[in-house]
Amino acid sequence: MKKGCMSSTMKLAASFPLTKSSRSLPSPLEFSTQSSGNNIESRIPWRAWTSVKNHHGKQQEHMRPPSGTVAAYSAQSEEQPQQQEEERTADEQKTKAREIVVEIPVDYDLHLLESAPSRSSVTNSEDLMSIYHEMSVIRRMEITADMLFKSQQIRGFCHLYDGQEAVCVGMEKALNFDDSVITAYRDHGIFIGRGGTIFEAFSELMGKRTGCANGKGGSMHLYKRENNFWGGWGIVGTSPPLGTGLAFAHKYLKKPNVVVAIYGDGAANQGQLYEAQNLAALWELPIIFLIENNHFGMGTAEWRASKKPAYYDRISYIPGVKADGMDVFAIKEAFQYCKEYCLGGKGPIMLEADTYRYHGHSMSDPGSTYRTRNEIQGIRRERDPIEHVRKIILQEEIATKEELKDLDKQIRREVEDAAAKAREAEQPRDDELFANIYKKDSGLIAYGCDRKKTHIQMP
Ligand SMILES: Cc1ncc(C[n+]2csc(CCOP(=O)(O)OP(=O)(O)O)c2C)c(N)n1
Ligand SMILES: [Mg+2]
Repeated sequence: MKKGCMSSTMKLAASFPLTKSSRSLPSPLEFSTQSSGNNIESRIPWRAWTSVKNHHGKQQEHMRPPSGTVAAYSAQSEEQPQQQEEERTADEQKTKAREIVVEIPVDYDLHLLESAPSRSSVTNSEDLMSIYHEMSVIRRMEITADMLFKSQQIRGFCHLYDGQEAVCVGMEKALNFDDSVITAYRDHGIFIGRGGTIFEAFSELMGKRTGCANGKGGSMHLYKRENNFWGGWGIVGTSPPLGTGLAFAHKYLKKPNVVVAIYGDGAANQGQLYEAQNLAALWELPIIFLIENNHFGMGTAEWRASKKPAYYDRISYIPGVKADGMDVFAIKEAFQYCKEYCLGGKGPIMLEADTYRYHGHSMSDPGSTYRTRNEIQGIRRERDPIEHVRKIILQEEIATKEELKDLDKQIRREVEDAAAKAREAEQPRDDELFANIYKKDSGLIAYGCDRKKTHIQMP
């Protein structure tokens, strides 16, 4: 499922003319003031979502894949007789070969740039199904994590990512694992995109030894060093300075790769960003500052916290792009563009993804006191990132509604099985608790809350 970092779409991107902000996205505020769904319909530009065309019009007769194609995406496909297997492979190859060009309905906003990312994206039927699968896994994971938290099987902090799936999945379509990624605490989707497994994620969330940080980090500190995922960080605004350090290392080591430092609209007002971005620009470091603008920092709407709630054009000397963060193809194209920009030795670039979180800020926030149900439902109905891909799959006749339903059921089982397995996994052993935390042989003694009886000598 992984990815060549540059494709023919780069050429499309380079040839696309400068288009400054021809259309703006409706803000969550607009939804909250709507009284009926019908009104929303007429005001939303995303009706054009389904405007996709096949690259090879004459091959339309191959558009319906024979049954079994969807099963090919199953992580646990059953053994089949040889003849069926051969037919399936032949069918898959036909399907793989079918290229599809997806239009990107919402225009990009640009800052200090003379060209824009492409408004169309080249994909194929296999890629579309894998995108649908990955986004649906993340969505189901978050729904399951919500239930596990409420039944106290996950404790501590837990910030869910549902609604924002197009950002991490689209980003990974343009990166490879030699590129580095660092983010804040809303990291579940980013971890899966970086090749983490559902089992490793749930294990970490439930504090188990089999977790990606051996159960000692929890939800906010998912990590996958071997795929250059430098973590989940709990302190707001830390990922840009740390990412700038990573980008310095990339440049110093002459690596042909970029760093993506992810932060939110709330974090965007932190002072340390300006220090990091100044150095990144001064030293022309290959870093993409990705702002996941979900329009809220905890319970505070961006317009209450930001004098100007636009982030891609905040720095007068760093170019920037704003893309529809609910459209996986817009994000993929924007990332390909930004990666090429950085690797051209021009230094950093900002990328703002206009997205939305469905859950509250964290599990202690019901998420409905500072925004209306109407707003959330409006975004779900009109901009849902998975529904967008689903529509393309149906329109292109890559799978039927029934096949997608079966796939959804299979994803649900996949996620629930991983959660059940993680629930059964063992906790970190006592002698592992302080490993990688304090220096060995420090002689430190840690006391429990009774201050005397319960204590442990640090290793
Ligand atoms: C330095 C610091 N200040 C305050 C907090 C408390 N805090 C946690 S999340 C958050 C809001 C951040 O919002 P945003 O950057 O938009 O990210 P989102 O949660 O929307 O993904 C705040 C203020 C913190 N963790 N660190
Ligand atoms: Mg936010």
